[in-house]
Amino acid sequence: MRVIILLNSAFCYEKDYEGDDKCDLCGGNPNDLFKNINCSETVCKSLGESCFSRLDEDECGKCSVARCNDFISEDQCYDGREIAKNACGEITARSSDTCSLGVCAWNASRTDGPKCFKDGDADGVPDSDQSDVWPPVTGWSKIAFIGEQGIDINFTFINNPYDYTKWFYYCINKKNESACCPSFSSPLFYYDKVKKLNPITSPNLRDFIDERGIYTLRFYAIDSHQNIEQTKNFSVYISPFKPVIAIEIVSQTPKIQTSDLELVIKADIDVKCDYELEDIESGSTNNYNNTHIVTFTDVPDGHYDFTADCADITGNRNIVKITVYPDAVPNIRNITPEYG
Ligand SMILES: [Ca+2]
Ligand SMILES: [Ca+2]
Repeated sequence: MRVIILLNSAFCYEKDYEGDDKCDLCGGNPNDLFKNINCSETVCKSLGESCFSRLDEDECGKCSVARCNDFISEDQCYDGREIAKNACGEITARSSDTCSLGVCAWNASRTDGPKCFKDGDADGVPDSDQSDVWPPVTGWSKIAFIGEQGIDINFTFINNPYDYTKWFYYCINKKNESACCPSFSSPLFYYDKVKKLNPITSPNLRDFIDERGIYTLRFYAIDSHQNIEQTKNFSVYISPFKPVIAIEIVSQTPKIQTSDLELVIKADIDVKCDYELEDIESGSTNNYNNTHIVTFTDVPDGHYDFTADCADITGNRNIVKITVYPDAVPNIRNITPEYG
């Protein structure tokens, strides 16, 4: 506990008290503890971190219901840091106002005197709605892999009542490249609860996906009261191509009337495969690899289709077939004298 003494009054309070239920101990109420003194910012902060001086120091207001235009001084309004955005339209700084609203700016050149105002889109112009200081909160479906068919990523929005997400901005870049500017935009209506975005079918994003790898989506939303959300991002592995598969015969070992076969499935990326030697045997590989050795023993003479159906980790599939001719006869021929 700490004690503050102002004039002839003393008040005990918890150090760094953050509630705002004691704010009205200073200013227009019958139980005013600090009658006849100014409810300055220092006095108000003494009553709790969530109190602030308002109405020309006539009373301490509560941050829970504060708006930028309640702030009377530059320090209360932004204390050296206003809300700001970069050339991409992304919020780069939130105001360090006395109530951590984050959306305050100071207009020093008004003819009716300098004023603090809410500027949720950081364009220097007071927003049409001064009371909504909450930007949308965008969520997204957690997707780790995207294949050549693509998949919808569902973006969802949380807004306060009487508000909705009006714009969604987005872009994509490779993970090791510099961050893209979320310059593609989609308008939304008040009844839109989800924005679906498939990076493979979106013309805006597809041009940037030219190889397999990890990509980063960057995005933010703007509500109907001009509040811009700070840019969010998430990374996803994208493979826009089918795996390229080749099958080679490693060895054919003839025995009396059968052969042992060893084949290799090669891919340009790690794949899992189902395979089948026609009418003889089928099976699956256990893990993702770019090389799979498959062996068959005692395959009767004849010719067979060998088929490999392989998929990469994103589900991209390719099916390749070759015909093999295990045959013990050449071996028998070999022991026949060439010139008899
Ligand atoms: Ca504005
Ligand atoms: Ca809002």
